[in-house]
Amino acid sequence: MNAVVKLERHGDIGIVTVDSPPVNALSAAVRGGIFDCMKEAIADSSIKAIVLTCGGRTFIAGADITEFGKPPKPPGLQEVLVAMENSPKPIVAAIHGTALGGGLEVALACHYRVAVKEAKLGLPEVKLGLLPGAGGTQRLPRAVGPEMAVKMIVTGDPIGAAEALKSGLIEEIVEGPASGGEAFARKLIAEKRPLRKLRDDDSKLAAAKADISIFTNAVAALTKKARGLEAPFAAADAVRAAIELPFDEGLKKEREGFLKLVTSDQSKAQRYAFFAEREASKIAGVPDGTKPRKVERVAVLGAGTMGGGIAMSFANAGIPVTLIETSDEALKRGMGVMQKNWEATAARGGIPADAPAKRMALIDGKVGIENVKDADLIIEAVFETMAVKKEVFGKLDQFAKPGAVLASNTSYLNIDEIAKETKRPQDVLGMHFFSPANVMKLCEIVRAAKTAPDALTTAVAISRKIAKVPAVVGVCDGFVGNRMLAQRGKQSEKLLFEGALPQQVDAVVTKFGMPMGPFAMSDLAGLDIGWRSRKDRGIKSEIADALCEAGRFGQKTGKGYYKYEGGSRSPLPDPDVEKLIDETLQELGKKRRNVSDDEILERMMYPMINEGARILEEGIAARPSDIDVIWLYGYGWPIYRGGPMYWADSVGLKHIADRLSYYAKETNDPSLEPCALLKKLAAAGSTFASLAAPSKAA
Ligand code: 3H9
Repeated sequence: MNAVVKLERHGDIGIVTVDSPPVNALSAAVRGGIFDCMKEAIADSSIKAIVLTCGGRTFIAGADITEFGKPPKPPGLQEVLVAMENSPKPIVAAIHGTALGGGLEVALACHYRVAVKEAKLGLPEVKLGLLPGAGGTQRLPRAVGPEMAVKMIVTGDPIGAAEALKSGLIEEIVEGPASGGEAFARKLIAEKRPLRKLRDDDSKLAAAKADISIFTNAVAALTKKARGLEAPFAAADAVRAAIELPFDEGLKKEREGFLKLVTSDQSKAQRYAFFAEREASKIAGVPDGTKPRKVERVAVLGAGTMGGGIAMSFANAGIPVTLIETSDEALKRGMGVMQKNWEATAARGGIPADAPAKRMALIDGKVGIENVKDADLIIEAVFETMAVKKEVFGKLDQFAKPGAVLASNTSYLNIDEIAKETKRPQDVLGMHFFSPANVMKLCEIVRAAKTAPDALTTAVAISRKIAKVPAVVGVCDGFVGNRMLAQRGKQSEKLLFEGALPQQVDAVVTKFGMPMGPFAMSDLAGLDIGWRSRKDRGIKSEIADALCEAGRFGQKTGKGYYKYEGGSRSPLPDPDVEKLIDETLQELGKKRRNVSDDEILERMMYPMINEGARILEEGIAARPSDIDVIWLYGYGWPIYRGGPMYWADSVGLKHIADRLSYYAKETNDPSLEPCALLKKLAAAGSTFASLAAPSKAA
């Protein structure tokens, strides 16, 4: 018994309850408490069976991540689990909330498991760059079979109670965890059921033992998308050991893999990202306890690609949406696209077959802006010009109910100016979703000068509710993400004028781990938009202009910086583009030079870091980790590199500042000079991390 774990006696059943908010993580105190309570219950002759359950919102959600990297404190989790598994009395894990990581491993060391129907069970360690390190890779395959186990372990995605029951991971679905666990324990005693130790049960391994290709094929399919990551492969190897080695040797192999990963740079970066994501929900300068406003209905203005994606995100979370267009035709088109998207996901098995109809039923399509009147949150996703936005917000002021939060999905426009069109600037903010909005997780929440604290907390809370990752930013052109991206865009364009080819630049960026290079991305977005805007502003970009003049607008015309054959989306290098670049450079009297991959990487990344530092200097982002979150979830920054500011610290700020100064002179571009903050940190041998509260994952 200690402050976080207690043992109670309900007749001949011992109830061990863990109560360590917020998520009952397996801190040293929790491990010690479970160990002592189990020992006491086992020694107590009046107790015939033991139930392990948790107080608060969840069963144990895993090891305490803040303890990784620090000197281990006894008892180790393995030691606790061995004592439980060897108990002569049956132990039942009674699960509610999320049994994750070490939490599920504790449950797997129990002899039986029951769960409430809302419970989720999983081994998400790979998402932290780890593998399950307390027997999960050995016991889960024995519980559910190696194919399903490796899927759960390599993807890290949890399963629900119904699937857990079907697969044999739990014995029963119960009403309440503690009462259900107790009733189940009584049944065990009455029926004199034997102890079930997963370690001794190889029955579900037989098929894979006979033919390992069952397993290796499953792994090959699962790791296809794990480019650059170490943990999914190491985790699959550990599961393979469950098939090929005796239990204890498998455990040893798992331990070795875990210890290697826990000290790896990748896992450190992924653990940093875990806490950065949670930190980003804490809004600097908002009084503690500021309650979000109630949001029961959302209105989305515009059923185009962005508006449709945003509406889908809300419906996916069960929130009713009024989707508003200016004509029946546009509305019908938008609704049709949503329906098709959901049906395609259902056909792939991504959502249940009846989900498309259920989700469409949550979307109420309407023509006319006056239909915003019932919404608690209104998000406009109309045409991206200031004049149109101003007109829309002027009208919203007339029709929106008092207290409704009025959000613009603009990706760069000034929210303060937009807010002036209303008599309620305190309710106005930006909610910048990323395309495709139903898939991308980031929502940049733009705080304008007069935005009220509770409007901000509303936007943050609702973003989390629809499974987005919110990050609060200030008003500036392009906010955080696109403002930094513009620096990369400038450099990628310049590199073409110096001799690099689109495919060379893109290859460096994708090798680094980004999902796409700048030129493939431009082809996807369409080159004609920038071309038209340059023409309007009287600006030239000779290579991009020449491509557009040749009708190469990107993927939509089958040709851009690359060619796309037979309607494919795969970019293929095109000799015609190289010729066009050569000719353009000749006309400009420029010579191509050999640009190294190292130079490309530095010029792609360092100017973005410099802009990130300027963003911090100006207070547009409150913390370097917020910038990292924006890049991780809005732009596909590789999670194992933590985010641009985290990565910059690992490279060394002095090196980055020196190289920026070098390129500023070499390319005659004073804007590349390191900003004051970067210079200061570099001179002090310091880091961006030093600007923030110390990370929990230190
Ligand atoms: C593992 O188990 C390794 C083992 O195999 C081997 C061991 C030998 N530790 O997310 P929330 C904090 S690896 C410490 O906002 P939600 C979190 O930082 C672990 N702290 O709540 C936050 O703090 P704050 C495998 C943790 O309701 C607060 O709890 N397990 C941990 O949206 C609330 O979190 C995982 O990877 C932790 N394990 O979601 C599960 N978990 O309020 C990780 C949370 O100060 N956790 N905190 O910002 C989750 O996925 C979600 O937190 C969960 C709740 C779904 C549980």
